Amino acid sequence: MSTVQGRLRIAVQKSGRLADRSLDLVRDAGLRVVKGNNDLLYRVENYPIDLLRVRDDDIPTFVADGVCDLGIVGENVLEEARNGGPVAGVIMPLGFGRCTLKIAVPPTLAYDGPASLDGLRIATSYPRILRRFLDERNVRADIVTMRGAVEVAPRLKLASAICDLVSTGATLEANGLGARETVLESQAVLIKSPVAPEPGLQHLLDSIIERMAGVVSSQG
Ligand code: PRT
Ligand code: ZN
Repeated sequence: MSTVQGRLRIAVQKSGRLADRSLDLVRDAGLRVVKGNNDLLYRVENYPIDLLRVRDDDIPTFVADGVCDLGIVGENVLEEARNGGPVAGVIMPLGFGRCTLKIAVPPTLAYDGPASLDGLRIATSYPRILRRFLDERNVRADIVTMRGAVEVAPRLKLASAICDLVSTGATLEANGLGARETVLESQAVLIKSPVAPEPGLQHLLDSIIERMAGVVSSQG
């Protein structure tokens, strides 16, 4: 009896800061990626593998649920997606997409440690990570969730402080904000589903991970 061979799926960011480097890693691992007839799915022509190209926010769930076997996503997005359900395991850090989630305040706010945030409102795109950080320090603050433009919140009087990703620091500086606390150090990571692939694909999955590890360590 013949069975139809399935395909592995790797979730990558479709466009944005991680998109090019993610595709580079896949290619450097020896996968020949060709565009499919739709934008969502790229095919690998030399192996039974597809790349699912999605928003980065969707990647942790797709991998946790077994919709994809592997994924490439920022630790910040992975952490924020934790909700007590099944989780994608981190296989390895990838050395790109580095940034730091920081709490920053305007110079008018007297800051003397996290307790200074008590009773204030903080704008962020990472409410769960921020809530954990504040809870661990017994700080009670209101969190206002913004999808973007977090750095303008203090100027618009939407919040007294922000918690946002920083790489060069130019955005904070341009908005007259100063970083005060590091909440999370982040970089892109390779994640793997807790759901095993069909048995015939396990060996391929292992070998893809091994090759990616080789590529990453050669860049180290
Ligand atoms: O459309 P999609 O949802 O997939 O993309 P996105 O807009 O949510 O994410 P994207 O492409 O902006 O970022 C993807 C990932 O890159 C993030 O989740 C981080 O893991 C990583 N990364 C690395 C960054 C930065 N550096 C970064 N600097 N993500 C965002 N920023 C933003 C930050 O939010 C702030 O607005 O850049 C600004 C600060 O940069 P500096 O250089 O001025 O400090
Ligand atoms: Zn996103």
